[in-house]
Parts: sequence; structure tokens; C-alpha cells
Amino acid sequence: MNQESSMNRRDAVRGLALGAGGALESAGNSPEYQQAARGLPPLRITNVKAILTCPNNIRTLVVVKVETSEPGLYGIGCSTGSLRPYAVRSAVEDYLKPFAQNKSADNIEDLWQSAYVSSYWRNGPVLNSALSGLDQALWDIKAKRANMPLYHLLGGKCRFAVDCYAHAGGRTPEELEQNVRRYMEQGYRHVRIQLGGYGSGHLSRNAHFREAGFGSPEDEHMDPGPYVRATPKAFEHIRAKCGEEVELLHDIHERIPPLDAINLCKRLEPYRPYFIEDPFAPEDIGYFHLLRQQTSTPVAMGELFNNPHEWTGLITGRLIDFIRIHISQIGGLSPAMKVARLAEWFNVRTAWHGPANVSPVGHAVNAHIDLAIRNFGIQERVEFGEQTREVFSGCPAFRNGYLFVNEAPGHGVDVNEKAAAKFPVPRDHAGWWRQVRRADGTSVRP
Ligand code: GCO
Ligand code: MG
Repeated sequence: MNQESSMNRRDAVRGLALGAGGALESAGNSPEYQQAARGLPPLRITNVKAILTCPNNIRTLVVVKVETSEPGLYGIGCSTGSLRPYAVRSAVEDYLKPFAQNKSADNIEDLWQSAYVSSYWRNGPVLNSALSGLDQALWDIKAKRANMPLYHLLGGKCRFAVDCYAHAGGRTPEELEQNVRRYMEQGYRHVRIQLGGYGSGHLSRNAHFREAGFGSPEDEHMDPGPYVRATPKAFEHIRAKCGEEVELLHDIHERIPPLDAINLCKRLEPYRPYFIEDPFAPEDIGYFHLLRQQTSTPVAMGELFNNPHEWTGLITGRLIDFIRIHISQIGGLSPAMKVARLAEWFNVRTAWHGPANVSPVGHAVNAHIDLAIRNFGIQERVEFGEQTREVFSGCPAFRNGYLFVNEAPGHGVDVNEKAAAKFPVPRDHAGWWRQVRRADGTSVRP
């Protein structure tokens, strides 16, 4: 805390007390007085803006900067995830900004609750992402004011660092093995294994829809049979070659019919996966109780969830083992902490979604929560490319398979707006998510 701001605080207390004509009791009723008396002058939100950037040509990252009435005091929040960056920008600048401007930056929960219902219709990916930017920025500001790293405000550390899993891929079991070994040599104890891309589309033959001119030429092809036959063989190979110690994870990515997913989870049980992710589409969560009756393979779910109705039943019914929520998709840190606390009572662990379409700000927030909650499970991680680190300073660092947060006050990550502008959103950004089809052209989720 610098001298100037502590003087501001003293002046604020004095000014408020004097302004009330010395009648401290009546001044003491006002929230401004109560804050000033604690040593914190009232803080107002003065500006809310969305920053879009695409470093390393990965996914468009959207972060929100919230400026305050204290000169130089601002916070940054992550609004990345939705593949609709311009819609998120509009939600931030056309709706959240006028809503939040001039309101108190102090009462995060109250602001979250009122912003959440300010659109009446709620819980969609675009509005939730925008809200997350505001929410995380306000937590950043609060931790900066407290002069503490964010995890301290969440209760302090439950562990010294955050254990992570890396993504290994390979078109053949042998290629996959090489990549698993590479991560094991770097110290990773948890590795996700995928034979090729999600659903191993390279194993599917005869994309008849293409010959028939059905769909778009860039559509991908994937049939369940080759994938569900090859995946247990890949697990068998990796277990045989890489040993029993490494924990193996896998993402079905909702690409196969529910009963195929249940059978696959049963067939993978002998290889002791750490978790199998997204066996079903969010639309099919009713299948989880059937899966539970069939196999003890641990399951992870939730990266697409937006609405509390999607996760409360799965957690309280003990139908999943890891909750994979993409934190900006549910509206930020405030709701994520509630999910984590609910899950703790049911012994469901967290595995927050952490792919390339989470900004470094979002990765830092994930990690601060991971440090502070007892029921943390594992964290998905990505490399931050050189351009990403040019735009975002203070990115979390990886060592020996662990992630370490920056210990600066707040979540520790800042954005350089000039550098962000150097990497504009490419024109073909909408085409990043390709449609997958079965041989006959039927569309596959997602
Ligand atoms: C994961 C995810 C991602 C998503 C991506 C969609 O578990 O990491 O499934 O890879 O596919 O975030 O844009
Ligand atoms: Mg996934």
C-alpha cells in the first residue's frame, strides 16, 4: 500500500466524519463511512472493456479490464471460451459496462447476482462469459487491495502447487507411446492419451457423404466402431510399455452413442484410467446413473455446462468423480467456488477445463482455486506460446508437472493492450470448430 493511498483513506474517514457535521453516529450508518472507517475508501467501477486477441493463432482470447476510481487500480477477468468472441464483446461493452459503471467495486457477490438477472434470461455461454470477466476482475481488484495473492482470499493454500495433466496424442499406439514418454520425462505423473484427434477420425474409412457431395467439404468424418475398437488397444499398449505408475486420462468428447460409451468405459476399466471424460453429450446426462451401475471407471464431465441444473444433480447423486466446468462458462470465480464447495461434500473433485481456449488469466484463476480447495483433483494445462506471453505477463509457470501461480497481489496476470492489438482476431475465426459427420453424413456432437 503506498503512502498516497493510505492518506486517501485517512482523508476519506475524516472527510466523511466531518461532512456529517461531526455526527459520527449518523455518518456511521452509511456504507461509505463503514468502509472508510476500516481503512478502505469507497471504490467505484469507472470503466469495463473487452480486449480480444489471438496470439499464436490459437483461439481468440477475450479478457475484461475493469477500471476503478482509484487511479491505477484495475482488475482483469477471463471471458474466453465461447467461440463467439464478438458476441461476448458486445455483452461486455453494450450491456455489462453501462450496468456496472459507477457501481461499487467492493460487493462482488451482490453485483454478480444483480448482473446475472439483469438480462432476465440467463445462463447462456455468451452472457456467462461476459459476467465471468467482470467477476474475476473484481476478485483481482479485491486481492490487489488486500495486497495478497488471490488464493489467500479463498482461504490460503491446501497444497504447495497444482498437479497437472498434459495432452499426448499419436496416430498409432507407438507414436502415442513416444509422446507419453516425453511428458513422463518432463516430470508429468498424469497424461491424457488420444489416438489421433477426438474420436480418432483418421481410423474411419469411406466418408460416403463426401462422395455424395453432402455437407461442406471441410467437414470431418468419424464412425464409432473403429474408435471404440482401437482405444482399449491403445490403453493396453501404453500400460504395457509405460508402466503402471503413470495416470492415464482420456476424452471421449461426446462423439459416440451412449451405450458405446458405457461399453468403452467398461473395457477401459482394467487399465485403471484416472478418468474418462465426457462419455455423453450434455443433452444425455440422464445416462450417468446407468454408467455407474456398469463400471467403476472414474468419470469427468462438465466443460460445456452453463446452467446449475446441469451439475447439481450429477454431484449430489455421486454420478461423476470430477467436475470439468469451464469457469468462464458459468460466470466466473464466484459460482465456481460454490460448485467446488458443493462437490466437496460429495467427494467429487475438480478438474477445471484448461485448454487453449482459456486465457492465461483464466488459467491463473483456475490455479488459485486449485490451491485453495481441499477437493482439487487435477488441472488440465497448456503451454503458453511466446506471443501469448508477450500479451500476458505473469502467466502461471510449469515445473516438474506442477503449475505455480505468480505470487503478486491479485491473480498475478496482466494484459498488455498494445501487444494484444498486434494479434487481431483472424477472419476465419468462426470456422475453428468443424462439423463431424458419420459415413452417411449424419452430424455428430460436437
Ligand atoms: C478439453 C476439451 C477441449 C475442447 C475445446 C473446444 O478437454 O480440453 O475437450 O479441447 O475441445 O475447448 O473449443
Ligand atoms: Mg474435453
